[in-house]
Amino acid sequence: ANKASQELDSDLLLLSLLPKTATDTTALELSWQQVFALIDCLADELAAQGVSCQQGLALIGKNSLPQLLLYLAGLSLGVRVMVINPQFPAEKIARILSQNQLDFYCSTTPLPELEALADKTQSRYLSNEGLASAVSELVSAEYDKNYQRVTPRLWQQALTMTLTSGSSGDPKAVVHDIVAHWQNALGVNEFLAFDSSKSWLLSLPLYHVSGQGIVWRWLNAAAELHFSGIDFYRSIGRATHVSLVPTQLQRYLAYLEQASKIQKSAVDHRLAATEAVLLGGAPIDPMLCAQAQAEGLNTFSGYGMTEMASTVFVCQNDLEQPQMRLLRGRELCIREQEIWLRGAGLAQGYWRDGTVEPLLNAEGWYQTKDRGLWHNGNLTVLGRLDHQFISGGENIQPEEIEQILQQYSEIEQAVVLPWADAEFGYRPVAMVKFKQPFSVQLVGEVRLWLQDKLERFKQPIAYYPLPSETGSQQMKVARGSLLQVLQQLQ
Ligand code: 4YB
Repeated sequence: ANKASQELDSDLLLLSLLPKTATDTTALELSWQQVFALIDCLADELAAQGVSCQQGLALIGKNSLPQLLLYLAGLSLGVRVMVINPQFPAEKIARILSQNQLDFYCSTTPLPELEALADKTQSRYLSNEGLASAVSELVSAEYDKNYQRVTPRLWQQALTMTLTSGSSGDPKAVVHDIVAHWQNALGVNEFLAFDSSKSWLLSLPLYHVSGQGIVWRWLNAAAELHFSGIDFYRSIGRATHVSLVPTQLQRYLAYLEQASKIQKSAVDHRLAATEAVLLGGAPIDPMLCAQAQAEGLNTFSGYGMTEMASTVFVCQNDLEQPQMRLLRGRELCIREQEIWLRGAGLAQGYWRDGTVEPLLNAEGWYQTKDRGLWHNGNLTVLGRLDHQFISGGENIQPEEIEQILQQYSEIEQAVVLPWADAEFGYRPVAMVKFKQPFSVQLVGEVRLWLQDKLERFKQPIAYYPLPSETGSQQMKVARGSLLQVLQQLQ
C-alpha cells in the first residue's frame, strides 16, 4: 500500500515548482490529489493513444513536471518505461528505441532529427500536444473537480529501464520492477531520516537511477518533491534533502563562497533548509566533505549503482566517528578484491532482445567490477577493475593516481589514462583541469609535488589539458572519448 495514497485527503503540498526567476515568487504547488489526478488523466491519455501493458514507452527529455507525470502514468499502466538523455545524438536514440523494443516515444521538446529516422525506429511518436494540454488544464483547474478513472492501474507489472554505459558500445538497459525502487527508498529514507515533513530536490536526471531514486523516496515518505528553478544552486538551499555528484557539490561550495563575497545574505544559505546532502556516482574526496561540513552541510557518501537501484552503502561523514551502513537487506562480500552484492534493490537484469538476462553469477551474487576493501564494516572503493592497466608488469589503478593528483591545491580534476608504450606495455598519462589556465610551469610544479607521494612507475609521464566537455558536466568521466583524444595526440 502506497503511503502516499493514505495522504490523499490531507492538503499536504508535495510538489513545488520553484520560481523561474529570482524576482518571481509565485511557486506552483500541487497537492497529492492534483498529482494523482494528473497521473490518472495522463494514463488515460496514453491508453487512448494505444499504449498498453508491457509495451515500451520512451520519454526523451530533461527533468520536468510533464516528464515526471508521464513516467508515473506509464508505470501505472504496467508499461516498460525508459527515460532517455535528450543530448544523445538522434542516431543513438533511434538505436536505443529499436534495441529495447520501445513501441512509443514522447518528448517534451520537438525532435525533428529523430522523427526523420522514424522508419528505422519502428517506434511511434506520441503527440504530446494532447498530453501537454492535459497537464496544463489540470494544473490550472480547481482540483476538487471529479475526474473519472478509465483505465485500471497495473503498477505490479510495470518495469523501468535505465541505461547504464558499459565500457564499450551502446548503453545497456537495466530492468527494475517497482519493488526494487521501493526497497531503495525504504533503505535510504530510513538512514537519512527522510519523512513526510521533508523535501527532496529533484537534482539529478530521471534518465539516471539516482534521479528515479529521488522520486521513489518522495513517494515512499509522502514528502515534498522540488523541481529546481533556473538557478540550480539557489534551489538547493530550499529543500531538506538533495542528491549531488561530487562535482556538483564542489560547484555549490564555490557558489556559496561567491555569494558570500557579493552579499552578506550568504548567511541565509548557511541557515538554509538543507539537512542532508547525499553524494554518489563517483569517488568522493574526504576533503570535499570536510569543506562542506565547514559550510554547515551534512554530507552522506553513498556507494551504489544502477543494477542495485542506486545506493547500497552509506557513510555519514560529519560525525566524529563517521557512521557507515550497508542499507537494510543488502549483502556484500569481497572476492579477489572485487565487490560482490546481492539483496534488496537488485534489478531483474539487462534487457536483451526482448528478454531479461539475469545479473547474478553461479554463486548468486552480482559482480560489480569495482575493486574494494571491506574492513571493520567500512567499505573503501578503490576503482573500476576494467580501468586497470599494466605498466612494466605492475598493476595501475588510475583512480588511485587521480585521487592523489586532486589533492594538489591547483588541480580541479584529473583523469589518468593508459598510454601505449613499446617497453612498458602502458604508462600513465594525466589529463588535468587546473583552477587556472593550463601551463607548462604548473605541470612542472605538479611533477615536483608528486615525487614523494607516489611510486615512480605511477607518476604520469605526460600531462595534457582535460577537454571541458568530457569532464565534470557528466556524472561519469567519459574515459572512452578521452582515450580517443589521447590517441590523436600520440
Ligand atoms: C563509485 C561510488 C563511490 C558509485 N566511490 N565509485 O542516490 C544515490 O545513491 C546517488 C546520490 C547522488 C549521486 C549519485 C547517486 C547514485 O545513485 C549513483 C549511482 C551510479 O553512479 N550508478 S552507475 O551505474 O552509473 O555507476 C555505478 C558505478 O559508479 C559503481 O559501480 C562505481 O564504479 C561508481 N561509484 N559510487 C567510488 N562512492
